[in-house]
Amino acid sequence: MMKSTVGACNTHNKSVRAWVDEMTTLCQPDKVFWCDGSEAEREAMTAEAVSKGILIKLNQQKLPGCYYHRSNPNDVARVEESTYICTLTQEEAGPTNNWSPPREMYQKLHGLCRGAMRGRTMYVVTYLMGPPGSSLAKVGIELTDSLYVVLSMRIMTRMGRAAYEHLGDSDDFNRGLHCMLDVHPARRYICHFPQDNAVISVGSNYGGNVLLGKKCLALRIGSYLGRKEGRMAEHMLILGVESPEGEKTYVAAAFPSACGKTNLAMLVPPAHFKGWKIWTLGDDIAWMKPGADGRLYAINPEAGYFGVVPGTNSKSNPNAVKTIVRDTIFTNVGLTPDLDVWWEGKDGEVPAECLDWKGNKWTPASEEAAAHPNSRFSAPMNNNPALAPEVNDATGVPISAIIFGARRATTMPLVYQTFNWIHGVYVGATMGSETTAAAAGTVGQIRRDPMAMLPFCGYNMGDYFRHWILIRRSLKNPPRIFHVNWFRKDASGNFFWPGFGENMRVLKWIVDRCRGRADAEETPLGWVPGARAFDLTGLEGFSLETLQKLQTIGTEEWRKEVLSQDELFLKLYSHLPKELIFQRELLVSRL
Ligand code: SAT
Ligand code: MN
Repeated sequence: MMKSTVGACNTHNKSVRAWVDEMTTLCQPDKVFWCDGSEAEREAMTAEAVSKGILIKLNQQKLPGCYYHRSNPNDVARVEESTYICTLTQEEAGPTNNWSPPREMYQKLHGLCRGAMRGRTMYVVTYLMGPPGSSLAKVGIELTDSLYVVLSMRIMTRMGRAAYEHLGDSDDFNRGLHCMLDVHPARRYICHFPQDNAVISVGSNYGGNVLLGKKCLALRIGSYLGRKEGRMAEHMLILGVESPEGEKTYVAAAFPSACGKTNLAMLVPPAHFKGWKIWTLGDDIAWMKPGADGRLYAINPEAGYFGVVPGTNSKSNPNAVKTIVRDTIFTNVGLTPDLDVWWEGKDGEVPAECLDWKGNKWTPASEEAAAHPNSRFSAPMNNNPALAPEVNDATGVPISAIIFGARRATTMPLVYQTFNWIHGVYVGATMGSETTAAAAGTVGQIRRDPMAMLPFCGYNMGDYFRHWILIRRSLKNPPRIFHVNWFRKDASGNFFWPGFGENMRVLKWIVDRCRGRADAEETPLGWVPGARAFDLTGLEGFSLETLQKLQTIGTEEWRKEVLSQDELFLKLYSHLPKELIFQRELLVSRL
C-alpha cells in the first residue's frame, strides 16, 4: 500500500502531476515536497539540513549565508564508468559512451528506486535552464531525496516560479529522478535516456552526478536535443571583453573540467590594460544557436558557479574570492576551529589546525591535503562583481571567437588561430588534455577530449563532429576558432606562461584578430601572433625570446601528436566525417 502523502502541489500542469504521481508510487517517499524556490523555503530547508548534520553553518560574521558540506569519501567526483547514454541503439550512443538498452536500464534502475524513499521526503525541484523567455531555455524537474541537492539546485538554476511560468501547460520538460540510496559505488548509475528527455541518477550525492540540470540535462541530453533542433550545447565558458572605447566582444571557450574555465571567465586584466574589462556570462556551459543575422548566439543556462576551490585566491581569481564570501555552499574543503573554510592555495595564513574534508584533524604537517583536490563551491552568479548584465538577455550574446584549450605540458603553443571553421572543428575534435581530479581515475594522463565534451556528449561523437560542420551552413559570420594552452612547461618543469590575469594578453590578441586589427604569422598549425601584435609590456621576466620558445612547434612532437590522434579517429571511424580526415592530411603535409 502506498503511504505517501502528497503535500501542497504548486502546479496545474497535468503531465507534471502525472509523472510525479508515477514516481511517488515507485519511490514511496513518506512525503512529497513541491519546492517553490522562495527565500523563506530556502531558510527553512537550510535550517533542516543543519539540524540533520547535512550542512554545517559557517562563521556568519566572516561568511554570511555560507554553509559547509562533506560528501561521502567514496563520492567526490563524476564517475564516467557509471555514466550511461541509453539510446535505442548502441551505435547512436557511439563508442565513447557506456551504453545499455533503455528497457534493461529502466528495469534495473526502477528496481533500485522501488521503495527507496521510504521514511524520506521526495523534493520536487522545478527549474529553468537559461534566461526566462529565451527560446534557448529549457525546463527540467528533478525529484530528489537529497536536501543538499535541493539547496545546490537553488543556487545553480532558476528554480520554482520562473520555471513553472516558462513551462505552462507543456509536457516538454526533462524528467530527472535522483535517489541517493546508500551512496555506494556498487549501486551508482548516472543514466540518460535522450529520446525520452529523461535522466535517472542513483547512489551518489556529488555535484556533476546529481545536480541534474548541469552535466546531465545541459550537456548530455542538451547536446542530443541540440542536434535535432539545430542548436549546440557545449562545455564552454562565455565572457565579454570590453575595450577602453566600450566595444564588447564575446568569446566562448571549451576546456576540460578543472582546467581553469572559471578563472578565465572571471579574469581581471593586469594593471597595464587600463580601461579593459572582462565580463562573465558563464563559467561552464554554453547553449548556442545561429541567429537571424547569421551570427552564433550563446546563453548560459545556469545561474550559479560550481567551481573548483583549491588554488582559488586573490591572484588566481580575485572575482571568485569576492563571489564566495556569502550565500555559498562549500563541499569537501577544510574547516577551521572558528568555522571558517580552508583550502590549499587560499589567501592568508595557513591555520595551525583544522578538520580536513573527511572530518579528521589536520595540521600543516599532515601529509594529505586539507581540501579534496576536487572540492567545490556553489555560489550564485549574482555575487560575481564582473557578472555581465546581458546574462539575462533572452537572445543571448553574439560569439566572435571560440577557444579550445587543453592542459598540455609539451607540444601545444600558447595560442594559435585556425585557418577556417572546418580546420577549427578538426582542432577541437583532436583536443588532448591531461586528466584532472574532476573525474574519478588517474590524474595527469593525456587523453583525447574532443571539444572538452568526451564525458558529456549525449550521442555518437562522430555525428557530433558532423553537427559542428553542418552548423557552419547557418552562419554567415561564424566565430573565428583558436587553440590555447596555458600549461606548457620548460625543460626544468616550470610553467612558461604566468597565466591567470596575464591571459588577458592572449584574449586581447584573439579579440583583435576577430576585429581584423592584429597581425599574425602563418605556421603549419595556423596563425600565431606577429612579434609586434602581442603585448608583453610590464610582464616581468618574460622576454620575446621566452614567447618564441613557448610558441615553438616541434616537428618530432607534432608527428607523435598526429599519430596519437589516430586512436580516436579509428574508434569513431564509421561515423567520422571525411572532412576531418582531410584536415589531418593537410596538417601532415604542412608539417
Ligand atoms: O562535477 S561537475 O561535473 O559538475 C564539474 C566538472 O567536472 O566539470
Ligand atoms: Mn564542467
